[in-house]
Amino acid sequence: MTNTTHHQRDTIIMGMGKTGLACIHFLVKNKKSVHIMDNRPNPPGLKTLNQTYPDIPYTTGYFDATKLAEAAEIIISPGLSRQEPALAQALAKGVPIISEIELFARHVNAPVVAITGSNGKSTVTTLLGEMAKKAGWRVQVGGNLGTPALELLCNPAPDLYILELSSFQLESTYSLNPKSAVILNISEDHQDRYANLEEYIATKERIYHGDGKLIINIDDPHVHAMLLNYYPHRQYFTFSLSHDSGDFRIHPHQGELYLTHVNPHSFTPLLPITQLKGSLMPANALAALALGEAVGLPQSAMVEVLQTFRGLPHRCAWVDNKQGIDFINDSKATNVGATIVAISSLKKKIILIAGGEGKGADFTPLKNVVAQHCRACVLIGRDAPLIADVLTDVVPLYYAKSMADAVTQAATLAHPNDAVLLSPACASFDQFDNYEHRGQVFEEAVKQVMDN
Ligand code: UMA
Ligand code: ADP
Repeated sequence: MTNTTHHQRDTIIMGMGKTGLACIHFLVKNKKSVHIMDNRPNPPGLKTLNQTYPDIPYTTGYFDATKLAEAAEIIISPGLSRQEPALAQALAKGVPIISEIELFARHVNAPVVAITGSNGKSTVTTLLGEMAKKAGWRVQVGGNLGTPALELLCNPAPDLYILELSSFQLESTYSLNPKSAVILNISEDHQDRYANLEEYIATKERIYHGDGKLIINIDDPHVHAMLLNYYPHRQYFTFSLSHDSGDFRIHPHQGELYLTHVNPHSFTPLLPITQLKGSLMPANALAALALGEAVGLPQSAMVEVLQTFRGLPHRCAWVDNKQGIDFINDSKATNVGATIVAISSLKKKIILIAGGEGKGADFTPLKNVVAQHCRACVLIGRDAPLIADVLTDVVPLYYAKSMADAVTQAATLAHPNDAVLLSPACASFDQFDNYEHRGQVFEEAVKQVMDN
């Protein structure tokens, strides 16, 4: 594109997925000169781009490093690393590289709650959204959960934005100032993107920038340690599954364990944990209560939602019981930390189905928990041999060539009262479109198994 009077340098968007399309939409509305690139030959957003914005220039199949170095600003998809070789020249020239969340932060017109962590983000984001709706607030919920944050921006402003943020989205975000933010927990993830665990943790910690209220999981040593960085100049709430500490904690009351809010003036038992439904974990309930309190949601509405919210599909979701065996779909367990929590929370002997794309993870932490709770493991996917390296001599291992095969083998290995648990500790992309697809294929296989 040329402009005969002034040459306006382009804003370049890298990535033609959901994020890229949301950026185009926002920037075109704001009359910016844009160019969009994706190094995939046929990126998912190409058809929509051609239909809706036929005049927007684009490049597919490669990244044009020279053009990137001439950009006014680059907006990078969360799926792409800042180490991308085509960005080297642009970085050397000091071209600003920002995330879609940074663009959102510059234009946001209402308070934001921001939620990150290795596990539980989607659950807590959705739960808090339901709580805000129950309280009658106008709320926009999205981010890594699925709807790009920029698409949520609306006029008139809502009462609250609730964003799930991944470490990828936090990487190039500088001016987000959430009214309240939480890092739910930290366990190893995305080690194919980060140099080490410290770099991953430092990226997550960016969510605490600004001056909003911090929500701190004091049971998690990495998150608890961060408190020292902010104390005493920031306000915070803590939460814990223990009885004796945390502003939000689990505490005995009238012979039962309650989700409890403790402050210097009062001690408020909110709900017996036995009333939590489905697969909702108490830690996620406490985190949502703390975030809600920080932004002024009434406790009555929050408790009402906790009495009915059952957790999300594909997260430790019960599928069926056949011949006394429970089948449980935890396809969203895409890292080792999530699988460990799933295995230890089941209180049954387990046949574990695990494997997929390991993202450079160290599977060693699975060893103890598998030894304690699993009868056998059925391994699937590309990195099955890496998991086998760690679990050889721990439990009997079997290999499956498909999910149906894995479910059949697991059902044969299970005893009555056992559980067959799909909790892969890996991403799904080697065999499936995404974790939902993997979970659906598992549930289909469960329907077929043991029927004759
Ligand atoms: N890609 C390329 N070349 C490109 C651009 C992308 O090869 O030029 C590949 C990368 O491998 C990348 C993948 O395509 O991982 C997806 O990138 P995209 O730009 O098409 O992604 P979007 O559709 O915009 O989806 C992104 C988030 N995806 C990632 O962070 C990988 C979605 O999170 C998010 O819901 C969406 O924005 C809206 O905010 C998904 C996810 O897997 C659910 N997140 C990771 C996770 O939860 O573990 C972080
Ligand atoms: P995320 O959005 O962070 O991936 P989800 O709510 O989708 O989190 O849950 C993903 C996986 O993590 C599921 O397997 C679920 O069982 C497990 N999980 C959920 N909450 C927690 C938690 N607080 N601690 C550990 N694992 C959790």
